[in-house]
Amino acid sequence: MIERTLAIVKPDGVDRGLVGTVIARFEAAGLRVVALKMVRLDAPAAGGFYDVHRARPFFPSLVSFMTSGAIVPMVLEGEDAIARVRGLMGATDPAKADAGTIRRDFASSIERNVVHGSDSAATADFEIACFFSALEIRTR
Ligand code: IDP
Ligand code: MG
Repeated sequence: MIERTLAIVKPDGVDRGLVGTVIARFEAAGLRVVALKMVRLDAPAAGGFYDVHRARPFFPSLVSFMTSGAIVPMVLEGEDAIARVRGLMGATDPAKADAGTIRRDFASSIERNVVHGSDSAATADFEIACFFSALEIRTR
């Protein structure tokens, strides 16, 4: 099924000049960039985006990290885009990520792991709407 998903190059990826590398991996896998921007989140916005993790011990540090610099959110479209982006990213902890994944190749820790990707269709709908209006997403 053709899906849309939200991916983000996190502040560590932007700071280290990995925006192009991350996008190139998605495009090389056949995913199409249909929306893209650079933004900087404040703490309420980052907390809202990661609301599902609010009770986790790493939440304050995660919000601090995600507000520490610019991020590059994008909407990717393609066949099975949600699962395929997750596969290209690799496991949350880079030490557990498969060889050849973005996190295995570039992440510096379980927190500073370069990239975000939606984990389900419902999450993708919510997360896309956090960053893009309908008219900001390319149709044809
Ligand atoms: P995901 O990004 O692979 O979907 P989630 O469990 O949804 O992983 O966690 C969201 C983000 O929170 C992770 O990408 C990472 O930046 C951070 N994170 C997750 N687990 C930990 C942890 O145990 N310690 C520190 N940061 C974590
Ligand atoms: Mg997640």
